[in-house]
Amino acid sequence: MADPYLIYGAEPSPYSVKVRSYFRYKDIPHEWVSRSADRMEEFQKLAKLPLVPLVALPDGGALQDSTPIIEKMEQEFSEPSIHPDSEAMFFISALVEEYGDEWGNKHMFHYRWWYEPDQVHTGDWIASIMLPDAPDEQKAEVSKSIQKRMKPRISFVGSSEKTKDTIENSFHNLLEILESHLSGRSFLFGERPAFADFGLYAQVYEESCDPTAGAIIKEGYPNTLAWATRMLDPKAQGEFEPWENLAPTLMPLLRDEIGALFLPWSEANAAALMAGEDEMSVLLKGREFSQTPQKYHARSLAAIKDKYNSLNDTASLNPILEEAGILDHFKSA
Ligand SMILES: N[C@@H](CCC(=O)N[C@@H](CS)C(=O)NCC(=O)O)C(=O)O
Repeated sequence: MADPYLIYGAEPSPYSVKVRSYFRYKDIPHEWVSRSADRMEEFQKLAKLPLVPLVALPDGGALQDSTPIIEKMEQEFSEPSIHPDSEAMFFISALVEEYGDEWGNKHMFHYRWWYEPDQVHTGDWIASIMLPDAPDEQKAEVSKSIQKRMKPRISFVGSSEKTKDTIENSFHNLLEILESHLSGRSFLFGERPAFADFGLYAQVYEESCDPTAGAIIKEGYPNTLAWATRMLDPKAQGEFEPWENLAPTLMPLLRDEIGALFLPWSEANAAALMAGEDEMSVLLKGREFSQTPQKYHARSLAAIKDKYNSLNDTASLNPILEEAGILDHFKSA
């Protein structure tokens, strides 16, 4: 039997659990290699970037970056497909995956490293994964140094006194949308997981593990929590639904989160990089949102626009994007 794939990752890493869920869904033989200190040397031999997840391939190669990893594996392991049949739903699912990765991560990272109970919880969690057998004092030391390293990195997601309310209101808005959309269905696009589910659930799952965001989810959003738990090891339970069924509760995600926050932010980020500015700033729902521009997001925005441009027929998609107020982001691309 061929060697299994190795997934180097960590439970507190949203992008790692995203890829692990995908391998589980596709039933691809794999070994989960938790990011413990004793496995770091082999990780570093394979890694181009100091980031997890990393998938070590049976042929000795390695892949990093969760979205391209899943897209590559989908070519080799095409059944059950994570893409709805219609091009319109394929694109909307890919857009929601992008939203989860690039905007949903702001919620997760902000709540995790803004509040003290979460800083301690996550520092302890990562320390116990890195040094499972170390004495408690050593783990406590490592936890402190992780917290010290990670807290200032909230600026990478633009989390600050000025943007805190925009990020937290968006988190609550997302939960309200998911809670009603997932009442009566198992996944975002019906009774089987789509690309979108893997990208978005991973952030919500991590939030459900953390003290502050977890309490919010557990106290008020049972459908959303059940979905995030289901996505840890997803199983197809039926078919994808047509847009007509999904629209009433999914359009608010496209309009009020992706249209009103994520895409204007991502465009402003790309524009600031193009102009060589060291700060991007944009009005989101009437509040200023500013941060240091990030190259990765500009590449990611270009990738989703390329996906739109590679579609054969946008006749059924464009009216949906128009209703969400986001067609211009793609038509002009
Ligand atoms: N775009 C990458 C992001 C990967 C990423 O940011 N991974 C985090 C964990 S979620 C990481 O390894 N951070 C480095 C660190 O914590 O030192 C992906 O989707 O895989």
